[in-house]
Amino acid sequence: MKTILLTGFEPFDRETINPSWELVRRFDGLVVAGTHRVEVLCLPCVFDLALESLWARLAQNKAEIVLCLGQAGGRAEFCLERVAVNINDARIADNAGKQPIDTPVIAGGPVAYFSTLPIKAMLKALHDQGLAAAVSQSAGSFVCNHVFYGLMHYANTEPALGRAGFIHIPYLPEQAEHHLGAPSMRMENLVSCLTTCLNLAVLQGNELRYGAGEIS
Ligand code: PCA
Repeated sequence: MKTILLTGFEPFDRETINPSWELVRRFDGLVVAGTHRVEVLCLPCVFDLALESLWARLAQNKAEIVLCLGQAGGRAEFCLERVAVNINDARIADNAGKQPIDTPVIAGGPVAYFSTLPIKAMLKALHDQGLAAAVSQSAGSFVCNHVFYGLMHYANTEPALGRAGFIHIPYLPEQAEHHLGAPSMRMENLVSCLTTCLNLAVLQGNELRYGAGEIS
């Protein structure tokens, strides 16, 4: 059996839960498409430490597909991230009190990496099911982008790693209650979204041509 590694994050910024870990932990041990088994890992919301723990896990146990997930409070959709940028610029301190400003994730690394997940095929499949989903053009510049960039940097040098990328998800309803007017997504829908994406990460051949750009 091949391995899919799914990661979520611990809570941060005064939250008591992180929907990414709440979602991901439900998939532990699941078999996708009869060929891939899911393993899960909870990452600390701490610059450098999060990446070190992801890289250590990948070095210890090779994965063929890696999907990292994080919370994006305020977003309304299941967001398939397109691009990771080589910058740390933290508006708040991380869980260890670190707040890097305008430092590279990897000194000397390329400006950016694209996700290698079939994000357009995933988006279309999610839309076909009536699920709220979007392609996002920025994963921000906090710990999620940091992990996404470090993951893609690793993938670039490790041929055994096939597809890799990042997904940002909205608050759960119980979190949104504490943020006036903030959108949320029910666990049931998050599970449907992730199930669809996992299947396509394994089974989708060529990427689809499906418009999902933004005009700001
Ligand atoms: N979201 C943060 C870091 C951890 C998480 O779940 C982010 O978007 O950077």
